[in-house]
Amino acid sequence: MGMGASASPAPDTPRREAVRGSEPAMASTEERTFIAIKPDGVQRALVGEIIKRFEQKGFKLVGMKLLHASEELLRNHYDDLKDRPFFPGLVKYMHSGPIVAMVWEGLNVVKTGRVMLGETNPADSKPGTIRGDFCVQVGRNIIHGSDSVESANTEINLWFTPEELVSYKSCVHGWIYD
Ligand code: IDP
Ligand code: MG
Repeated sequence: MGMGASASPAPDTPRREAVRGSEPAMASTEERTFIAIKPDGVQRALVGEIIKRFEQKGFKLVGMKLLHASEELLRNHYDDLKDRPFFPGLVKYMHSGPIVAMVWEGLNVVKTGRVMLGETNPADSKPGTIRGDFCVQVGRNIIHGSDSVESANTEINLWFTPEELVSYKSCVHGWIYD
């Protein structure tokens, strides 16, 4: 649909959005994902660039903090990988410096976020993706993104308290969603 002068809705037209939890099968503009800029991404001063990509895409930032994550938190976060040979090195890497932990919200943000990240191995990641543009090796792949809505919810609860997440109305909502 074009944005004709008379046909276009006011950008702040109120919309009925799905109540979280009540309509799990319906695509919601309130889907959330957990994104973390890993210690190498922070040290390499890629925080602004990465936030910029999510902002410019049209996703909404609803939680953010800089923290030096404990090994306990990191072991918990990567619990599904605990039997892999690279696990100790992974925890050490993630514990080596501050991380920027974020929650981003939007339609299909989990899936689209993963597309924006690129593949786990930067060598398989296309130019234009974050890993494709800014890193070389799987052990230093600068960013984490939840791989499903279910793991997003688990990770958000692990990294953030409910009070640290902010619900607010975006003034551009009507210019991003029809
Ligand atoms: P993902 O981050 O793309 O979801 P996962 O398979 O969940 O990929 O692995 C989690 C993280 O573990 C990766 O992002 C990467 O930092 C690290 N990792 C995965 N495979 C290897 C490996 O073969 N060697 C070293 N580190 C790895
Ligand atoms: Mg993963």
